Amino acid sequence: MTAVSGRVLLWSAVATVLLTAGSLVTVGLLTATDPSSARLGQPCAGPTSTSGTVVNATLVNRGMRRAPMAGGMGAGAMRLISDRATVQAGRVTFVATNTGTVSHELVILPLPRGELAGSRQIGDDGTVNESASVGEASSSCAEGSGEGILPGAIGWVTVTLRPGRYEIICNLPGHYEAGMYAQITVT
Ligand SMILES: [Cu+2]
Repeated sequence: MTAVSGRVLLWSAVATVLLTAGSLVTVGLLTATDPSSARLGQPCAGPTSTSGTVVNATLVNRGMRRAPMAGGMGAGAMRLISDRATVQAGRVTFVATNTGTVSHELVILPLPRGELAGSRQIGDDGTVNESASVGEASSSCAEGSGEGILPGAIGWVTVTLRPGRYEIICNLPGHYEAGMYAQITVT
């Protein structure tokens, strides 16, 4: 190999590295603006349009190792906090924001007469029977059901509700038992 061809090879190697680095940066920028980037822990927008009443629910958990907050959630506790306790019958959009550190979901279940929210029987797998579900938001940055709403992400669902009592819950194993439920009354 001559000195000249060696230098050409060296420069082409440098150029290849620079081009690769450039395309990696481009991919990174594209990924950051992709709505599905919640996979990377990025926030995402909620629904661009909603119909009927909007119920905003916050899905939250405390880390297992953190000390309990005064008057708040204890270590390992989880909550599903709704901004409304009552809504009018008809179209209702539930927007669930996961501000916790693990995946969550929002499932809408009718509350049987005489039963209180949080009193459902929990199976061996840590979940409750959700066969009566009237809808769920369990997809990151999307509507409807999916693999769970990732930390920092938003999921939503629009349903038509008749008057009655309902319970919105997170039915991932152990989460209902840890406190992820809230009652909604439809009038
Ligand atoms: Cu949960």
